[in-house]
This record gives sequence, structure tokens and C-alpha cells, in this order.
Amino acid sequence: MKKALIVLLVLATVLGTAFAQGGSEASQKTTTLMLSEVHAEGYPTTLADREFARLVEERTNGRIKVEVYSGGTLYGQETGAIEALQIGDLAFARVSASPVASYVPKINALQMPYLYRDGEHMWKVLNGEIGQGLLADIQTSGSGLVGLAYYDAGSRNFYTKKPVKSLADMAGLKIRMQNNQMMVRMVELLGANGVTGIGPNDVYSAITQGTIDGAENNWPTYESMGDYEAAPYFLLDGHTRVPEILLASESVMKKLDPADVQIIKQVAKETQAFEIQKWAEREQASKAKVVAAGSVVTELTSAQLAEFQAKMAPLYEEYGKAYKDVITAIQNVK
Ligand code: BDP
Repeated sequence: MKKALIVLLVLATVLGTAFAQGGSEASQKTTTLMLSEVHAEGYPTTLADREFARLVEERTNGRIKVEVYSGGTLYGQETGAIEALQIGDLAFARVSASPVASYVPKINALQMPYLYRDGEHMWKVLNGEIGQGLLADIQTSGSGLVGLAYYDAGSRNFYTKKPVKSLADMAGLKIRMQNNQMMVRMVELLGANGVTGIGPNDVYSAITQGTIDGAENNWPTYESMGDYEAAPYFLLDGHTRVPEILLASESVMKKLDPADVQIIKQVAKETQAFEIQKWAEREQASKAKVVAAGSVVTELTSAQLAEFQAKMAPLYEEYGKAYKDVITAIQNVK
């Protein structure tokens, strides 16, 4: 009994000291938090991460410092970063919404194939009730993740080593897909085979080594990762618009002063417009660069595109049924 009491007292003292230190030195103490990013320096999302870091440090008067690790140096695959956030090994990650849906399935409702009319439609949804509701659902679903902000990532298209000019040309191709089962199903329904488990920085070598015949992404990633040099045929089908999401770890946020968490949330929202601006500039520049380098862009006629879209009926049934109301509401946003 006595021994137990002593142990308790010692424990209380140790804990007490730890807290006291945090409290009394709070004005000078800096908490350093890490942010994982797969893209290189200069890429629109990395620029936004750095803007986020700058603003967090400024608004918390240096209490919180965010260190950005770009180029996938911390986690080469976004699912790895997401799992690190869940267990509190990492504070922030800027990821694509696609892998997020592997942990919060409802996010798929935002990125169904051929869902949006254009980018403007997507932004009305994301910044409106539906998108903001889903961003909040990331945390309330109990994923251990906090959705801070959406960023732009344009639309995704297929690119291959050999020419693909129609649906028939997709048959049997091995296409690298993000870690998301719905996206794998999408490509299967188009007649190809989806390959997962390859981080975006490894797509180029997987193409040159022949592990895959191609991949799918937006103009800036296609250009920035150098994939255009290995797979020069770009099929402009715009199958998905998958936004980027800046995520935080719920358990790391719980350890911070709630007022600082509010600052983090506010600052993240403010970086959205910054990223969208950088995105627009880079999308144009990347397209121009790959076209000048010899990439062959195939545009589909509306009849050809309709063939791709028609193939998605089973996917809407399998993956969209549970969120039919949300999907219909998205389609109805004018
Ligand atoms: C890019 C996203 C990045 C994803 C990558 C991918 O910006 O977050 O990791 O696609 O395909 O467009 O994995």
C-alpha cells in the first residue's frame, strides 16, 4: 500500500514537472510539427504548405513551427502519411483526396468519375455546404484525421507509353492508380488493369522498367515527375477531379492549446486561394512544357467520351449507392 502511494507520488511529481515546464516556458517554447508532401519544391501544393507554415508561425508568435518535408522524403506513399497521422507520428500531410477515401469512404462521393461539369462546378461543391460537410466528416467519422482545407488538382487523365486514342485501346493495359479501390475499379471497367502500391515519385521508373504501361494524373504531376518523358501519349478524358486535402492528426491537435488549433484551422483555409492561384499558373506552364517536349495529346469527341462515361454505371452502383443523396446533390449544384 505504502509502496503504491510512493510510486504514485513520484509519478505525480514527474508529470507535474513536465506540465509545469510546458506552462511556465510557454511564451518561449516552440512546438515543431512536421508536414509530409509528395511533391517537389516549387509545386503548387508545396508552395501552399510553405505558406501555411509561414502563417502558422507568424500567427502563433512562434509557438508553433511547421517543418515541410517535400518530395515524399518522409512518406513516399500518401497512405503511409495518413496512417502516421492516425497514430500521432506526424502532425500534417498534404495528400490527394483519393487515398483519404480508403479511410473515410464517404470522400469518394466527391471524386466519382465524370462527376463535375468543370472546375468551377467542383469549387462550388467543395466550398459549399456539401464539400465543407464532408471535410468535417473526416474527423467526425472517427478516422483520427482532421480535414483542414481543399486545394486544386485540376482533372486527371490517362497517359501511356503507347498511343491510346479510344476506349478499345485501353484493353489490357497496366495502369498505375492511386491507393483507392474505387479508382482501381474505374480503370478495370475501362478494360485495363489497375496497379496500386506505387508512390507518385516511382511512376516514372515503373513505366521505364515496364512494370506498368502508364498512369493517370493532372498536367502538373505528369510534367513535374518527368512521367511525360516515359509516357508521351496523353488522353484528355478528364475522368476525375480529385481535390487535394491538407490533413492534420487529431491526436497531435489535441495536445496543442485549443486557441492554436483554431489558428491552424483558420490559416489553412486562407491558403486555399493562394494554392488555387499557383495551380492555375502551373497547369498552363506544365501543359505548354510537355507539349513542346513532344507529348501527343488526344482529345475525345463527345461521343467517345460518352462511351467512357457509360462504363461507369456499375461503379456508381457499387461505390456510389451508399452516398446517392450526396452525389445527386453534387450533380444538382448549378
Ligand atoms: C497528384 C497529387 C498527389 C498524389 C498523386 C498520385 O497531387 O497528392 O499523390 O497525384 O497520383 O496529382 O499519387
